[in-house]
Amino acid sequence: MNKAWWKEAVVYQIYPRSFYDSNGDGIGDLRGIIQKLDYLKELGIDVVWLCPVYKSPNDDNGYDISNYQDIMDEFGTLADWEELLAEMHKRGIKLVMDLVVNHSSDEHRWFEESRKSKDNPYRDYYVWRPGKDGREPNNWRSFFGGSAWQYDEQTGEYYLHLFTKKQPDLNWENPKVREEIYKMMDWWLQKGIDGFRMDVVNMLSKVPGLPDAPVLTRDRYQFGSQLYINGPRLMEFLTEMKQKVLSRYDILTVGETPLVTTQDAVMIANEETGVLKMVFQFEHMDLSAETGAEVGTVKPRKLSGLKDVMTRWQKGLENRAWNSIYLGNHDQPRSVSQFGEDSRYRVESAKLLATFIHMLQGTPYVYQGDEIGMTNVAFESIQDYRDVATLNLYKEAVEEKGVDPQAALKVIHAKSRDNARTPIQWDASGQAGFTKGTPWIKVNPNYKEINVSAALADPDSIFHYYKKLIQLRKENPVIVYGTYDLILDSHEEIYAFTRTLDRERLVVILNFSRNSPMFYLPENISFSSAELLIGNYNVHPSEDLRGTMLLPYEARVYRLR
Ligand code: TEU
Ligand code: CA
Repeated sequence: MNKAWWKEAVVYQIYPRSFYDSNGDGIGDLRGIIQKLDYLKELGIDVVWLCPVYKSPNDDNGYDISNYQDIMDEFGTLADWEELLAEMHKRGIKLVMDLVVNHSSDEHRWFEESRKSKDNPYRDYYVWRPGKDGREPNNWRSFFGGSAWQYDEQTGEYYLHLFTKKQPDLNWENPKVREEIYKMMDWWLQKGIDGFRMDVVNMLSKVPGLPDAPVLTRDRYQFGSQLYINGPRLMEFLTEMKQKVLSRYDILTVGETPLVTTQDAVMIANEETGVLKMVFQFEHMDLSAETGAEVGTVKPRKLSGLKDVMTRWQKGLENRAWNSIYLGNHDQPRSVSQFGEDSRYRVESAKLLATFIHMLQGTPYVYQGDEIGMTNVAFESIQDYRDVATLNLYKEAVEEKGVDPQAALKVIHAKSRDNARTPIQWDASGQAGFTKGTPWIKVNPNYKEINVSAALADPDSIFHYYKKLIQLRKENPVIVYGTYDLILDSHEEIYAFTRTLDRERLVVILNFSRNSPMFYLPENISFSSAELLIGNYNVHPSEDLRGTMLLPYEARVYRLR
């Protein structure tokens, strides 16, 4: 397997709106990030993935871009951004920018032109179609509810928007669109950035003719994912992007690719011929999360299901492509609330999850706030929610489908994207030290207990545990490059695996339960000594790997010799 800096790196994801507000307007900003860089340096991460900071009317918090080559007013100026990049590089931290080019904002100049007339030179920058029998051109459903088509009076046609109606899809069939985007990407790369995270990048190519999606529910609009995910020209577009832009830079590229399979990943992120360095897969998130648009019930999750998915990805990509490893991001509930336990065993389970993502093969992505164990929030009123997806789905459920508001709110508590978007809890002062003003979204009321300042002061904190894991990863190539092998396949409480590189071998033992199961290292794994590299309890009932009782949410990593 080839060595590469982006395989050895740990990435930290910043959602700027909620990171740190430097000027009291209640919105996180670039100068706020600059002020907190020493904190990130202390944590030890290598790369920051910065969610969109471009000019945007913020219908979807920056994922609706009205100018790709300028900074959103609330976040600062291009000069602030230049300073941020310089300050990061000064500290040895790389910067990966978000690239959102499946769609733009309807307030982008291209779209404003495009909607003017059918013969406008920008008309073909977007996907316009006449209606069919007085209705939308097809039955596709938008990810955020309702039809994926919006009627536009000026020219009497509909435009496609897979997300909100303020996010019209760009027409990748048009070579001029592709050229504009490559030029823009090059402009940022020339400024010295270190890579791109590419938003819904497997949705760029739509099936010609845009046929109806198969009807699977009684809803008027249907998910047409097979008609635009991994579309017929996707690899051609990405190969062109690689030839024209990406191949000229030593950068980290990660595709956000909902519904991606290991086969797709082996093609897109292939060691030898791949177009991107890695992709985000969603199978493990879909085990419990409703990542589709439906406000539905919260599905139960079995540990063996998680093992199946992760093991399939670990083995499926082995020596062929590279994994990205994450348990949370700005679109998901908090990882400790979803995969761990955010009440009694919050600290233990957060450390267990940290051990998990750092010990798998692949590049770990830490979502802001996870390093202090931030949790989901349960606002009492829909009025306190800000996420457009949450608000649309609530409206659809309650107003159109007659779902009981309290029931809808319960699902939102478990699944809303706003769970991950409450402000970072910096200290125990008012508004969690995030802002001197009124935050754009309420802080989680648990900030007095859970905050950065408390975490830094406590040597046993989740923060210091992350720091140690990141350090271990730098010191032990086996953690980065070692082969993954699952042990105890069907155990429903313990997730255990080995990592092997030449003569080095680690065994990772994770008790994903509040019980105290016995762990028995299988006899076929021989060793003469076992050294504990890291663990989330200070004392262990016994360290005899041939029979040791694990404590609730206990995590241990041993080096076997
Ligand atoms: O998310 C893409 C995506 O597929 C989401 O619909 C995801 O399934 C959902 O948020 C899970 O709840 C990306 C961005 O990460 C997201 O923030 C944007 O809203 C979306 O694209 C549109 O740009
Ligand atoms: Ca601000």
